[in-house]
Amino acid sequence: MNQQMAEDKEETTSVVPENEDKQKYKTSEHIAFYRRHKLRQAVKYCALLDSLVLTQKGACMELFEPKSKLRLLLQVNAIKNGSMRLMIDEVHPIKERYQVPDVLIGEPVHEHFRVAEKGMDSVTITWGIGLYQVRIYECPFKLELLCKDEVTVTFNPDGRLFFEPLQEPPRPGSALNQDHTGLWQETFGQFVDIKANGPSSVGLDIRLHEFSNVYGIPEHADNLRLKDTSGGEPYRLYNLDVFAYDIDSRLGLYGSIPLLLAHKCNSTIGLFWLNASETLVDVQYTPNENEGDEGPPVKRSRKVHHTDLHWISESGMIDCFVLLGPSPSQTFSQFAQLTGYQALPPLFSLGYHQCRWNYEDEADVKSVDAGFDLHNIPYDVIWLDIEHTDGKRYFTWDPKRFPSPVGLQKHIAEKKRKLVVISDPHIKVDPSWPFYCEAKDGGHFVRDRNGTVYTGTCWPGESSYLDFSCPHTRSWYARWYSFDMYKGSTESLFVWNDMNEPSVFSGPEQTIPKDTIHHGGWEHRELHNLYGFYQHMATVEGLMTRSGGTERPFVLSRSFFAGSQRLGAVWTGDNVATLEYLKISIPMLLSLSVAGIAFCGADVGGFVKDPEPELLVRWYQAGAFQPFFRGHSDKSTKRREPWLFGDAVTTAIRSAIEQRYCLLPYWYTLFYLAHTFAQPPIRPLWVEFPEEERTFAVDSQYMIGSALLVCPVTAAGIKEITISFPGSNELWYDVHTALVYRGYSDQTFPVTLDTVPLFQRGGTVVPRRTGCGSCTADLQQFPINLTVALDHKGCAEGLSYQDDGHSFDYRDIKKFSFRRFLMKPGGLACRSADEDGSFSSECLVQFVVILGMRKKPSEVTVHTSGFQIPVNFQYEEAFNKLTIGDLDLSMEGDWDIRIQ
Ligand code: NBV
Repeated sequence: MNQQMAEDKEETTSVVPENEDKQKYKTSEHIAFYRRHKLRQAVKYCALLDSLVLTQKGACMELFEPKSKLRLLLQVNAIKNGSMRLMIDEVHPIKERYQVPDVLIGEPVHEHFRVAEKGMDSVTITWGIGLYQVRIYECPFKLELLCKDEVTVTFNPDGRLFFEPLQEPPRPGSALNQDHTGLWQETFGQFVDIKANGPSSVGLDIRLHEFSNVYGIPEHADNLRLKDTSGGEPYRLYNLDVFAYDIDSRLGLYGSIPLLLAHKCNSTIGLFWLNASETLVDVQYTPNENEGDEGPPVKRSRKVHHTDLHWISESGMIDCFVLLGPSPSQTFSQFAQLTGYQALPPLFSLGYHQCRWNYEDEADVKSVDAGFDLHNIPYDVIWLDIEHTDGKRYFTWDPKRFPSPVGLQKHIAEKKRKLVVISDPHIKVDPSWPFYCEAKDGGHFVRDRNGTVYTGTCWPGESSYLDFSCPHTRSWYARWYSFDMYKGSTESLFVWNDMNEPSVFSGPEQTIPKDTIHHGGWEHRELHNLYGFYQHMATVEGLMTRSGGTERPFVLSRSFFAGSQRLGAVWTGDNVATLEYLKISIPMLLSLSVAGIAFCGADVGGFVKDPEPELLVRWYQAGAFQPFFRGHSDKSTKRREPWLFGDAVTTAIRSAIEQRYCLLPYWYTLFYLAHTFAQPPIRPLWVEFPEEERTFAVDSQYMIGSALLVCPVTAAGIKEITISFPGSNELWYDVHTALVYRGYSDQTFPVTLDTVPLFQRGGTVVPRRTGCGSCTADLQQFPINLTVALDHKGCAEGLSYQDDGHSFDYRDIKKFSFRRFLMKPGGLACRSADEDGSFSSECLVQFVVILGMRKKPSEVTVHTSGFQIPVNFQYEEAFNKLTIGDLDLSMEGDWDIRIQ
């Protein structure tokens, strides 16, 4: 830390702001349906085994609860992609219950079931080669999923299946007044929620046998490995706008993905609870971690481990998928086959984004843009927040601050950069604004329970909320992004959807009341967690239609649901400029990544409050290794463009951003792998080292793809950092020094302001650009270098994907190049990884660095198109490093480098 920074530290030490008003949000004690489930004694359902019917789609059977005489319909099916689905609905509901639409990408293809065994009190069904079985027990009803005859998952082990059937409303004046259990109405502060359908919640307990590590169900500002919730708050999935949210908390944030992953040494499975209403999940590890364990270690280890989950949703039906894995990558792929793959981002969006609430006017934008050039810092996108509009009317421009938006975009586009503007879902009530009038006349707004257009307050004052759940509304909204409708927009403009939980300042928990009404007459409570997903979908449709379906859209959304990965990027909302928030950004992004959302990021620098310069540097260094990389700040903070804190800070930030740009060929390849095979670009260590227990709870260091291990510095003023290298058979090469370390060891490294611990795994090849220029378009001119890190056997392997970076030609006419690098003792080969693709980029491999080369070669030759050419090389014995230079080999052609 230099003198200047130490002084600044004194001045700006910021305190984490308490949430403005904690009372604004519910905890589980305020949630009536959760209380009802928890207080209820176990209910004894019986499975009517004789009612079993096997159909093309699977198995159906009735469940019966003798006390209430309630009959439920159980459906089980096995899906060809390697998952099993369990659905429970009423046999004869008085009206249809909500089944989540638009999230699954197609009708699943089912396996054929057959009865494997009929016992006295159970029936066992199976499919395919009989690896998996489903055993349904009669009384009390429970359902086991077995793999190779071992029970893996049990549904309803403790009889917590609880299903509130829809019923006719009580006669006026009767039960309503004594409704203390929140059946027909519920009060929170000044807000009264009138439940048109009465109680309609569903819940189920699920036991995961021999699993003691579970992950996922974002979004929470908490550890990667989920905590035991006994005696504390459950994980809440209810999309809310929480400014400066608390960390180490299980309260709901902006988005929800009801996918939980469970992992043990030889198996990973997923549980996908497809329900869009408010959902709470309790997790209990056995042996119980909260109670401590008094037994001696030997006794303890003999105990059977399992994890009990209790899922409770306010409405809808039980629709639960078990992704059978058994590897982490198979589990990711099973989820993507159900809900979709990550959209392939346009290349520019993987560069650095500069945002602030707000850049004041056109001159301000131009000067920030020029600042990047002046300080030689690459960047791709500048962002405009809500103040760019005319009175918070989206699709308009403030006439004083932004009088020539087209000119501004041209100015930016000339440098091959882009503009992103914000577009929120709240619409100013303004009968003189054509957009508002069209929305109102077209019936595009959410209504209140009496059928009138709902109004609440948000940035523009009194506002109404578009009903994005309606396909017509989505298409209508999408058309507003066409160039003729959205005046002042050009093809270099992209979009940011904020406040789409949706945020309503005057609403309960700062969101829209649950009793408002959507398309199809559905209450908001049924689909609350889908609202942001639907706005994201409509905006993406807008950008797609605008380009006639030829250009990849880029849309960032704050709110999300399962499936949002098909649409674009998300970020973690209003974090705070403290080290704790920097630190928690890593598990938050890893949780999103394992739940399918590969393109995610956190506001670099922290949105709220002023970061100390050291923190700002650390945040850039961390952000450069996270999928979505954007600096952003609240309007009440001091300006913090990278060059405002003195040379040392500017240099450190420049270096972090430059490293990001040089590594983009690798990131882009990883995004292609996410897009095609559902493998997340950033991965918890356990994903790459599934058998190594000591990695299971690590969330301070992680993998980028399968080749790089990063451990961002998230502490202030530290002089050293300890890295835990996974993999007993691995070698890890320090990217900065080329020194090598053995796996399954801990090593301590010195830390300076410039330190970003980054290691390449032996056995991998990483492509980088040799320089970065001013933005991603510029970057393309620089040749590639390959870093080959050898494993114990002197081998390595890697991939590189390239296309035009912006269109769908890679998909439509196979204009892409996907190359594989294969290193064996004796040489490196470059071959096609997908013969279907062809793309000529004129991109050259200029040099190759081989790490872990034990002996100086006598000769290095290149073999390409029948030619054999000797090439220059340099060997550094102290580092076992071989550099082969001046190659200029085409990335698209086959070639070999022979090393003798
Ligand atoms: O539009 C203003 C901000 C935005 O900058 C931020 O990124 C969002 O998360 N927005 C929230 C609304 C106001 C937050 C106090």
